[in-house]
Amino acid sequence: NVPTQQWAQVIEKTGGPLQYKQIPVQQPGPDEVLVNIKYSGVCHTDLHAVNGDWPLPTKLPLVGGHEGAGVVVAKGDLVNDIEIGDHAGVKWINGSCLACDFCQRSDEPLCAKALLSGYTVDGSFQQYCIAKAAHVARLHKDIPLDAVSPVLCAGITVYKGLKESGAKPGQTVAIVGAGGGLGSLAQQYARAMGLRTIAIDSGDEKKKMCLEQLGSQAFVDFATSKNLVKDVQEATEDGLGPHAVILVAVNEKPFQQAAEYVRPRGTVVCIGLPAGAYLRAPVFESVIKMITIKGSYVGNRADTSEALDFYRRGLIKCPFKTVGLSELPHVYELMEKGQIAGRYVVDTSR
Ligand code: 8ID
Ligand code: ZN
Ligand code: ZN
Repeated sequence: NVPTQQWAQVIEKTGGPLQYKQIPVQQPGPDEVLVNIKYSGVCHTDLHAVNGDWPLPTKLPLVGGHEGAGVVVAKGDLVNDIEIGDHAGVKWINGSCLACDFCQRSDEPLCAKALLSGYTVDGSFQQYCIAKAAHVARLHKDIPLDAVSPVLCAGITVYKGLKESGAKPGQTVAIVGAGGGLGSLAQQYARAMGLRTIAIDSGDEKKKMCLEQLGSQAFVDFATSKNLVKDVQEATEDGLGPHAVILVAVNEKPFQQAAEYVRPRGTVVCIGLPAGAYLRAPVFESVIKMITIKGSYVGNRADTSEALDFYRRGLIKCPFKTVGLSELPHVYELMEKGQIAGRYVVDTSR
């Protein structure tokens, strides 16, 4: 009962336009599953892929999307640990070699042969998507597929980033880009991990969401603050600055500011990937404050299971809006303007 044709959002060339059209359903290879995607979150990475922002080319034509939640409808002969009918998630790391030095040490995102959903292989903005069985996220059937979809990239990534920050329960983390998809989940994961959060973003809608829904203790508006460094430091209990900074903004400036307000001994974790951006930090202050600056890239399979378990326990509530897959271009327009509070999720049935 798997159809031969399906609806998808396709780009033929970098820069678009998106075409909502019917394309063939592919058959899974021996180590792959075919997932009937019900919902997919829309990550800013998908927009970077359309725009060709990064020094890594995409496949073309391309079906984007890497926060796909659905049901396994077919599997290859070598797949014996996931069954037809099981719920599964297609995440950014679609597959990896499982044999290289990085894969052996469970740093699968660092695998040189990693396949990237919606980037180097077709992703979840279609009704039937292929992924390597070893990497597909296992979703318990009691988890709603729409609400969980943003966890499959945004959730895993910020959970991993928070772990990489080394912040301990009771300490304070600044979330830069707090009103977006990764930022809103970062506040929820941080809270579940016993951390205090300071939200940095812009506008009343995002402010209200961060303070009233997501549990941040302070909100600093980057567009209206006269002295952002001072405002962020003053938002911490003792005025010395946050123990860690999670950078999920799509803008170079905050990447060049964080080292100034992070607490001595603090850690700046870079996650957002603004086009052509560079990191910058004052050498003098970085040295005498003993600051750590690092990158963090999605998560491995264990991070995936852990992030999903936090969700399943009811600890993570991410604000999201659902629209049809056919409306994806509109979601990108809003995203481009920074007008999305939380995440958009697309329903592949319409
Ligand atoms: O593994 C990774 N490292 C990874 C995984 C997933 C996503 C990295 N990403 C990257 C995406 O490619 C993107 O570059 O993280 C970034 C954020 O993705 P997103 O959360 O999906 O984007 P969004 O929903 O558009 O949110 C971005 C927020 O940043 C705010 C915007 O207002 C928006 O709410 N922002 C901007 I633009 N400039 C800001 C500034 N100067 C800012 N917030 C604070 N200060
Ligand atoms: Zn993503
Ligand atoms: Zn590998």
